[in-house]
Amino acid sequence: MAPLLNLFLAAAVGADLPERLPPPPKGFDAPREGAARGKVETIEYDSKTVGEKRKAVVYLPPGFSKDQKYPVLYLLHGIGDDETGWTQKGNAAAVLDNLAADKKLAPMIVVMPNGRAGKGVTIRTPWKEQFPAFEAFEQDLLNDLIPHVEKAYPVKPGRENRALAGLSMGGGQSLNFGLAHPEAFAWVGGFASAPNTKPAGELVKDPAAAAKAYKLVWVSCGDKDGLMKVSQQFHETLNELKVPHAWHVSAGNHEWSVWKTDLYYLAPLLFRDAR
Ligand code: FER
Repeated sequence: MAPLLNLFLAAAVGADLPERLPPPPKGFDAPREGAARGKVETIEYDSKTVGEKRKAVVYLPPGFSKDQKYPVLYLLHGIGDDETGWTQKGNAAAVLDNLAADKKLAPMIVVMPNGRAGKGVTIRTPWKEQFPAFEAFEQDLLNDLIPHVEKAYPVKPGRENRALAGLSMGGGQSLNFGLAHPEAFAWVGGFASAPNTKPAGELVKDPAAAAKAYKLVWVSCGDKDGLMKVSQQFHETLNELKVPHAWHVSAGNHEWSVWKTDLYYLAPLLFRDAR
């Protein structure tokens, strides 16, 4: 693609971030003394899709009040994790608390579900049997989890107040479900997306409509990640389709340091004017 068009697309995304993300400041993912803390709780919801109760971890921002309404980021894990991954390995609460303390964040609720929507399917199930469950999560998310969250918490309605992002299998889920459902999400992000990612050309049926609909489409990967080709290809196809998007590479393999970096840079863009 012509450098000038790349530049234009980058500008349209509105984020001042360089393509290559620098490492976040030291301590960005550690609880900071004096910073107000959000609250992390585990919820259960009835999944008609799966036919059982399912868990999700929910982060409520510092100063959370039932008298306010919040946008929601649905944040998905990879095949090596479950609903606890982002808080336990990704230090998501500390990353978000620190960004909030620095006034870089729109107050938001972050919902971290279990992305395997299959009866009895767990992190220990053979991969081949997990794949259909990761795919089936589309229906659980749209028909069970989101309605539950919007009843249980004070949530701002509508697509512009809903973001979907995730890593690896969850990155593929986010791009697949997010771009197939512009009516549900205006903010979509895939980190180190796995081969479950559908081709961008298949997901984006109407590129002109997609270019208008999404506030942000974020595609990123670690420079040493064996799955880089998936993100690179997705990015190139979005360029060909002229769908504005953020494209970022940071230093690292298929690992949490990269995905924490992605969260650190993506979260401040959400529920603002970024596009
Ligand atoms: C694959 C390699 C990796 C694949 C999925 C993954 C669907 C997922 C990795 C992760 O979630 O960390 O071939 O096929």
